[in-house]
Amino acid sequence: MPRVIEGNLLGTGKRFAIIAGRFNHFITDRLVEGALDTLVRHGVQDQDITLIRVPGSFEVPMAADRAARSGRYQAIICLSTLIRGDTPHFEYIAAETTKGIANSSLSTGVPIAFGVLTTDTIEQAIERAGTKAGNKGAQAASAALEMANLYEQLNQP
Ligand code: DLZ
Repeated sequence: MPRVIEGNLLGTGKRFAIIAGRFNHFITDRLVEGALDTLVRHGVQDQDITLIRVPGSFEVPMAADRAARSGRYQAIICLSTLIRGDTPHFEYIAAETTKGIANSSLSTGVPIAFGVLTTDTIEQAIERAGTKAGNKGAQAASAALEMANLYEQLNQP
């Protein structure tokens, strides 16, 4: 039987930061609610959760990187909503946001969960913000809990 290492979803005693974009806040606020609900139901105390608001998706990785480097959080959850418009703007911001979050997580060694919606329509965003396709914020929080636990185990001798 191989040795299997995997994170559980227990959040007791761990600190988390949520970075949330204000742009399209009608949708992103639902993602924040989903993430908060998941963290609290897995044992994270209110005082161990910090919500950091930024203007939009482009600024999300910048704040996530700062939060990760502060050493205060066992994991970070990035939440924002990008909805495609008529220009290539969407592609540029989506690419930078995605790359920025991944780079920051790899370079800081802090797990950073990706809860950024990238949709063609408002309807698709609503579906992923707590209606028929679930809540991407809750899923990202779950990934953050699991990764925080996994890293804790991987750091043990
Ligand atoms: C400018 C802009 C546009 C057009 N669309 C979105 C979007 O769909 N979702 C989002 O989170 N942010 C958007 N932004 C704002 C940029 O992310 C950024 O905040 C501004 O360009 C200022 O740097």
